[in-house]
Amino acid sequence: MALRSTALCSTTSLPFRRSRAVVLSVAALGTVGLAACAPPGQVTSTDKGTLPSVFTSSPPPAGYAPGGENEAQAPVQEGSKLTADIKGSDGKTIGTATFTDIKGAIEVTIEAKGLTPGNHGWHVHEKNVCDGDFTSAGAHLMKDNVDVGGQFPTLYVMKDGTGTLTTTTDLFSWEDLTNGGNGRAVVIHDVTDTTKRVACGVVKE
Ligand SMILES: [Cu+2]
Repeated sequence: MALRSTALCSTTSLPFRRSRAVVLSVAALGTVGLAACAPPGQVTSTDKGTLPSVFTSSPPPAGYAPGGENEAQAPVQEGSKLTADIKGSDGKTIGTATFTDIKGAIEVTIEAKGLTPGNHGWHVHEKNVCDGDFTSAGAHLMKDNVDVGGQFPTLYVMKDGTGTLTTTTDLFSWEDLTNGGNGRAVVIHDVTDTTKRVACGVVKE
């Protein structure tokens, strides 16, 4: 029986049937041969690690709530984004700031155009208002009496007036930025007169 089963699934075994010694040794290996004869894509019942990892016809374990309370208890989801439509003093959009919640930090990307070439200071200001000369945005975002909104590398604007920058900070939290849903403001300053605010955008979802 063992020889027949082996022969059925191994074309190379046929020539060896002429030799009794080989036939006997093949027969002795019959069990092994059978195990190796499972068709491609199928596994034998003795294989380990083939138990299904998903819930099938059985009810889910107690406490498992897909899309329910398990997710509601999750902290701020990594990858959340906030954006600011940055406008010049004439009210026209000149760029975008995108804030992304990454693990333990915030990534900021600024893309701007139509700015004076050179290095522009820019900051997260405390108030979510961009009116007039943008003093409405208030001072830099502070935390525990530390200026946490003003510590970013400058935005270098090229001769064509465009500038991009991506940086990260862990000086303030995602909650500091969202401000209870009110947001903050991104302010870009003038190249030469750093007290002058040339562009502003409210950070929002
Ligand atoms: Cu500023």
